[in-house]
Order: sequence, then structure tokens, then C-alpha cells
Amino acid sequence: MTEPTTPLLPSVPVADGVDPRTANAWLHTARFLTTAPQLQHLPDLAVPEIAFVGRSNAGKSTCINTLTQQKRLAFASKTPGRTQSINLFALGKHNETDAVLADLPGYGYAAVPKEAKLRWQRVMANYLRTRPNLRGVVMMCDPRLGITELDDILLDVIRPRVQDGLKLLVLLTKSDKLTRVEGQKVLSITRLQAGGGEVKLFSALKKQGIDDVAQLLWAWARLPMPRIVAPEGDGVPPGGAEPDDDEPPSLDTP
Ligand SMILES: Nc1nc2c(ncn2[C@@H]2O[C@H](COP(=O)(O)OP(=O)(O)OP(=O)(O)O)[C@@H](O)[C@H]2O)c(=O)[nH]1
Ligand SMILES: [Mg+2]
Repeated sequence: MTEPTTPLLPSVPVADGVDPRTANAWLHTARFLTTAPQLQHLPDLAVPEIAFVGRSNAGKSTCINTLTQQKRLAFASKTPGRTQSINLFALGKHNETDAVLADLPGYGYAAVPKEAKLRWQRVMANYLRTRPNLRGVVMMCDPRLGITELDDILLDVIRPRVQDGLKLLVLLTKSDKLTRVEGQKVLSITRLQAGGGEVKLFSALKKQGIDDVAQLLWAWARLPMPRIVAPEGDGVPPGGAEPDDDEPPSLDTP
């Protein structure tokens, strides 16, 4: 991790939303920053980080590629479990990174060996609980499944931080697979379930929802940083499950 980081962006009024062209141009600056199989490999960054989380195969990597208008920035694949580490992508002018996107491995993929699942669950829960510069979470859900039990567990993990100002967007992906009526129905149901977060429909295939999401992420990156709830020291919050023999949140089984 060599790229220098700049101080946090000044907070600006975003009530009316930025021109989507500005937000899209900003996202287009995305470039690979680093990959981290463990939390300790993540660089300490002073810029806001926006994490893409969700079940395996939900479309996280594809969404990042679509938003950044780049074909192969993040690894997307038909094979679930393609993303296996936390991959960071820097945004902003070259050498003036002003925000970071994080592509996280998905959960719920049955074919992953148990040990690897447990290791990943610990990494992800700790990342979401303690990453100091985490500004927002985009939770990707297949609208044909809606918010599943696994997604609910993840929402529980981040709830205290959402209450403290962490931004949350539940993105119903692959909306091209739904009729308009089905889309509206799942949107209203999910809005009732996504406590504290916004919900939007998105399709990489049909390019639906791109401007909305781009404007939202642009605005998030310019909000004042939420209060950091992660404790000093070992990075594990009181009651956090870090030791190997502790039970991590069950993000591996439906
Ligand atoms: N129809 C349709 N397919 C999509 C869309 N977005 C992603 N896909 C497909 O869904 C599959 C999984 O996409 P990925 O982006 O790799 O999913 P992921 O969430 O990153 O998966 P993991 O890295 O395994 O967690 C790929 O075959 C994509 O082409 C979409 O908007 N519409
Ligand atoms: Mg992926």
C-alpha cells in the first residue's frame, strides 16, 4: 500500500444531489489499491470506505465494475465464491485518493470448506464492526430471495454502527429478472425489513439504478465521518468473537 491518502473531503451540502455525471466520472477513476486476506493486511486509511457485502453470487463484483464503468476491475464470475479476499479500489484523482470501495467475499456458499467459512466469518464480522474508516455498506441481495436469514445476521452485526451514523444501502440486484410489478413489490417488502437503510433496485445488465447509486455513494463519501465505535487495542469490540474457539456469527449456513 503505497498510495498516499488525503485528508477527509470537506463536508458539502448534498441535499439536492450531485449531477450524476459528476458522480459517475468520480467512480470511473477507480483503480485497484490492494487485496487483503486478513484484517491486518488492510492499510490504515484516512479516507471513507464503502463496503459491498452480500451472499455469494449476489453480484457485488459486477456492481462495482458497472458503477466504475470498468470491465474487469473486480473479479466477477458465474462460479460462486470468486472473491476470496477483501479487495480495495481507490477513487479520486491519481495520487489523491478521496474514498475507497471494498469488494468483500460473499457468504452462504455451501461448497466452501467449513474451516475457510469460519475464518472468513470472523474476518468479515470484525471488519464490519471495527474498520475505523468504514463510512457505508452496500448490501447486495438477490430480489428473488429478498433479505435472507444470513443477510439479517449481517444487519445485526452492523446495526450499532448504523445507529451511530454508518450509511446503509440494500441493493436488490439482477432486477432485470423481475417484472416491473414484482420489482415494486419486493422493493416495498424490503423497505420494511432494512431497518435504517435505503433500498433500491439495480441491474448491471439493464443498467438500472446506476445514477442513483453513484449519487448516493458520492454523497456518502462527503459526509462527516461517523463516531468510531471500535475500541482501541486489539480491534475486537467487547463481546466480539475473535478467538478461534469462539462461535462467530453463522454467516455460512442458510
Ligand atoms: N442478470 C443479471 N446477472 C447479473 C447481474 N449482476 C451480476 N450478475 C451475474 O451474477 C453472477 C455473479 O456475479 P458476481 O458479481 O461475481 O457476484 P459476487 O456477489 O461478487 O459473488 P462472490 O464474489 O462469489 O461473492 C455472474 O454470473 C454475473 O454475470 C445483473 O444485474 N443481472
Ligand atoms: Mg465477488
